[in-house]
Amino acid sequence: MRIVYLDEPTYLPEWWRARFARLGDFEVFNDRPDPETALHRLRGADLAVVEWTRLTAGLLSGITRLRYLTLVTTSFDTVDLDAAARAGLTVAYCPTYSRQAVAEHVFASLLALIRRLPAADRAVRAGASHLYGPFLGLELHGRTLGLLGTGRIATAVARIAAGFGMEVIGANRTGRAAPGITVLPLQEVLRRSDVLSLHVPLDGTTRGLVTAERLETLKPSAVLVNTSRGALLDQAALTRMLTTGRLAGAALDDITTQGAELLRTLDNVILTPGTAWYTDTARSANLQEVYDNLVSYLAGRPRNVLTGPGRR
Ligand code: DAR
Repeated sequence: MRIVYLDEPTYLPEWWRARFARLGDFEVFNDRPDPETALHRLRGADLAVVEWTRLTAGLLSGITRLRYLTLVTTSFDTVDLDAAARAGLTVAYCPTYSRQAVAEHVFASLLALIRRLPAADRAVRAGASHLYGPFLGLELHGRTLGLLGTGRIATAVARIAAGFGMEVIGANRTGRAAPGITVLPLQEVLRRSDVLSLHVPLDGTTRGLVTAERLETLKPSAVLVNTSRGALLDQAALTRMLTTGRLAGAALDDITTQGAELLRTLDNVILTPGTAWYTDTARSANLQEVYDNLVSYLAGRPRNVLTGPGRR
């Protein structure tokens, strides 16, 4: 049984490598391959672990021996799931490892934004002390948090928000109940939110979900937090609204690079480079989740399956 880790693990200490090697002949590639190289590597494997590589229809159509792959991520917009199904592949993902890390990051970046921490830090380094004027903050207590998506991460965010004394409302596709969240129609969530936080996977049905028109529903005093994929929202419209004062601020962990120059200059925006997931606890939990995915497949009861044989 040949297992490859296709593309430059962010974190894979030696003892974990040894653990994976007990499942089969385990090879790790420490670079990010071009599509041709990726296909060559996948053709030589039965099982694969994938971190960075885009698994397009073109690449997947060349698959021969490979039966199973697990993404190390929660997002799965990097895989053409229909093409994977056509190739007879089982594709799994890691939906739980970063739940708490991302939920905590929502508040880290939100508080940094509404208490102006980066600018305040810069001011003190430049010699300021007891300077209040430009740093007037906002409190979370008593404010309304709106969640788009009410899954694992959103419910973890809701739990923390309750500790801050926020009212938590949210919207999902079906209107089903979610713990700690008052589920309402999307328009009402947008209209009532003081803080709007996105917790929706990016796929063909959610790309551009937060349109310019929907952004226009927000209060001018509202702030937006996005720890999901940038492509969920109309970034040009968001940038315009942040520039004109139509929206108070945004904390963004993923932006689409196209047309992002202006966004990067705004001081009512906090930007992080996709690090919401990246904590000591989550990176270990990530390897455990990948390992459990592989073991479950090898035992004939694959879990966390997105598509292919074994999907429940
Ligand atoms: N986009 C996030 C973070 C991926 C980070 N890389 C990992 N986990 N090695 C996701 O989980 O989809």
